[in-house]
Amino acid sequence: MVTNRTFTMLKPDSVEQGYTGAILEKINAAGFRIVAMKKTQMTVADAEEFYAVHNERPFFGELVEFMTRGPIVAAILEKENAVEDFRVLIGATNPADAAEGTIRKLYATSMGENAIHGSDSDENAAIEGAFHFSGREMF
Ligand code: 3AN
Repeated sequence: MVTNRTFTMLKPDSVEQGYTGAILEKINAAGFRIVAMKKTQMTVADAEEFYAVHNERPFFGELVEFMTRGPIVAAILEKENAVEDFRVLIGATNPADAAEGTIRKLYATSMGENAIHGSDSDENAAIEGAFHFSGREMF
């Protein structure tokens, strides 16, 4: 299905290492328009809710701890076929498997600290975008 919006977070590892500008430049260069964007820090309750689908997984505690240890940059992005094209731009979950030139290949260090989030479906893009932004923050 062709979708036109996705949701992303530059994760704490990216922000703390100063990769925010470089990653946003790659996102722009790939043809995505920034509809909404903010730097924020998730609380433990936020991260537990955002990643609730993973709460039975062995890495859940580690994931919540990582995602709350520092600021993130959250954004809603627009482009034709946004969800699928953005997953290609960021690369595989494990940076060791990520294709050359992808954001995770360039900036991620491990499966847990993998630099960036990208929604995996149109439905999740809408849910995740609404988690971080209200309608009047989207332009
Ligand atoms: P993706 O972010 O590529 O959609 P998911 O949805 O499978 O990957 O996982 C969500 C997040 O959970 C990942 N971005 C990663 O930070 C973390 N994660 C996934 N698998 C592992 C793992 N085996 N060990 C540690 N963290 C993991």
